[in-house]
Amino acid sequence: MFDKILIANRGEIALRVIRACREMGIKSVAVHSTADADAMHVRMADEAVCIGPPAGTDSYLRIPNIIAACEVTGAQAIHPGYGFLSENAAFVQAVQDHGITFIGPTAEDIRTMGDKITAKDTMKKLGVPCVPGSDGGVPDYETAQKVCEEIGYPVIIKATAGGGGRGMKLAESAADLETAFRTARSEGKSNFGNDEVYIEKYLGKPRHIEVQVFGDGKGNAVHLGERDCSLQRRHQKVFEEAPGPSISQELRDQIGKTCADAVANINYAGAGTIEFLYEDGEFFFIEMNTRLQVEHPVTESIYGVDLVREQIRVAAGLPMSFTQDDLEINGHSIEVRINAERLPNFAPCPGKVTQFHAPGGLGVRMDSALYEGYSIPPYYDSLIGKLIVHGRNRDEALARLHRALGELIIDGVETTLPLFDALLAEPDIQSGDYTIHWLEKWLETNLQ
Ligand code: MV4
Repeated sequence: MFDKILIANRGEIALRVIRACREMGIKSVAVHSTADADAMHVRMADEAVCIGPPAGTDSYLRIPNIIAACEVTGAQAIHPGYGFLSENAAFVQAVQDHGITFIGPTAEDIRTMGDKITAKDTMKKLGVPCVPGSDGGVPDYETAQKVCEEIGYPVIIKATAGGGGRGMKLAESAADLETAFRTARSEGKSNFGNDEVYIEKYLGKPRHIEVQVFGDGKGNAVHLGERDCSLQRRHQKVFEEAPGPSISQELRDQIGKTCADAVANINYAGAGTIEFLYEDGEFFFIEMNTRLQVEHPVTESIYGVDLVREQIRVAAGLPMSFTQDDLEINGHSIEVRINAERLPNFAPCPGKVTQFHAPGGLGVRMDSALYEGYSIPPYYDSLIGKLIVHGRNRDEALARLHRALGELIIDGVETTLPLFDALLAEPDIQSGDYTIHWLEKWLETNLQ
């Protein structure tokens, strides 16, 4: 096992990894920008190294600085957290070239899944159900017309280098196709330096269901069920839950096995998320994320496992500490993301936190790097905390979320907290009846 791990990240996810390290008897190294000298991850780690000025591009994204921090501290492995360099194949390669272990999948798997056409092609061949659409890339408008005649309208044109909602164009009918196709291509070119696009049948009222998978890198893999992350605003998740309110145990076993078998087949190492659109009882693969996700705690809560611990074990060449048969769902978990943003426009609202009190009690977990007197810097993502609750069933989790929200105090900055009690009062949220469009519609009528 490693004796020292460097965490190439900041905020709550850096704390999350430091905590796992400490429980495993592994020393932790924080890296930080000059703007983060007073950040909680710097205080909580065993050691800290400054890696550059405030901008992410000059610090948390600077590959040579992170590798240098590893070399001066003697850290043997790097945990990337989420965001920043977590899905950067060139980073993984550079880390390995320096004899350091990357805690995550191979550069090759990251590259395969980062290109959405290759990802879809790979998953299709592995037996994962995909959205009907073009067979790979669509080189020109004439081909696009043929594809769309076959699959029928509406269609969505996606940049292969996009993902997470970036670089997509909807065509409701043949009349929209030429503009949508050419715009998707040119946006792909200008935003990602890649004009390759593919086409899918547009699904009108799906849920976003994602399956947590975990592989040991040696051909063994398990699934840890699904999360429903349909409640999003501008492709940012706001409220996530596990298990999905619309998924039966039979369906979970079936899609879960398909996903676990697929990643076992490619000798996938570590945590991964296979994203689906779920409509009328059917799953359609859209993307795979090759990292630990923000919302991983809802899965941890219902399965009682520490996913970061497992990531570290597998990276060190050890087996996972459980098999599929050991994994059983216990109750229900919900996470809400708390951002330093001013409603109704969600404008970032950095500044000094004058009061902070985290909720507690049975079934409550608060992952946050806040402390009283901390100044939230303006340079990074506005996520400042995640409140995760667990109950014996969904109703208990909802009641517990309401109770915990009542205890949580964050003063000095505006946050998205006022959203959540309002959401909890909605019958559709109480019953779990929502699609990917529910939240944006609700915000239109309830906030503006
Ligand atoms: C789609 C879709 C409908 N049909 N693909 C958005 C983010 C990216 N991960 C894929 N996305 C979508 N792909 C087909 N064929 C609708 C979306 C979509 C969406 C997906 C998940 C969660 C929220 C969303 C909000 C708008 C659109």
